[in-house]
Amino acid sequence: MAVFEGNFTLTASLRFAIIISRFNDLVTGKLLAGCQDCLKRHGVDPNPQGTQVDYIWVPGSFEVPLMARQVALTQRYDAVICLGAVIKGHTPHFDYVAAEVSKGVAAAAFQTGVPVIFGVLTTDTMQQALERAGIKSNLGWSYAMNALEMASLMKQFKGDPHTASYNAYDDSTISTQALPVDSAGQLTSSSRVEKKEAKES
Ligand code: INI
Repeated sequence: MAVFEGNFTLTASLRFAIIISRFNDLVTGKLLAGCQDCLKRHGVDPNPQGTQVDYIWVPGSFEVPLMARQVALTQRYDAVICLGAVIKGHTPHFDYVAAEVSKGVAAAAFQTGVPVIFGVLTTDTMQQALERAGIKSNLGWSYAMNALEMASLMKQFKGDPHTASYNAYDDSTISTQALPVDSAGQLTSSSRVEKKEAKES
């Protein structure tokens, strides 16, 4: 058997779409900034004029899943990141929007086979949302990490599903075989070195 895991370093050829809700843009704008900072620090060019990240703004979180599905269906992206902020008010609107967006984002991923990251905050107050969008920590950063990890992981399962050697990376330094693991299923400490050396010899 084998252990597969994503990485955060082979990012040069990855492409992302980021869908951002305008509703509560005080929060979503900060999530986006965190997301872009993370992508940039991991070698992804976040420039909208570049080739790696496209940005799609939608009116509210309710509209996010439809757009996520449509964008993922193009198969142009290695992952789609959905950013929104659903903040509880004094009406049941919050519950409807929160329920639909979470179900819808999951469905978009299942229906298209593209990782769709659920970066929609659901909080009781604006204060809580802002705390998660930069005042204390910025979950936008974590959502970008999730996207990097899933994008690189999913690439390993594209191609012939009947072999263990279906890592789709073009990068020739990447292993195309399952990594050696110990009896507990953990990567052996020398796994990566062994694979790299085997590839180079
Ligand atoms: N949209 C949000 O993104 N967050 C919210 O907190 C919110 N609330 O509470 O109303 C919200 N509503 C708008 C909704 O997403 C749709 O844009 C709107 O209903 C039109 O379909």
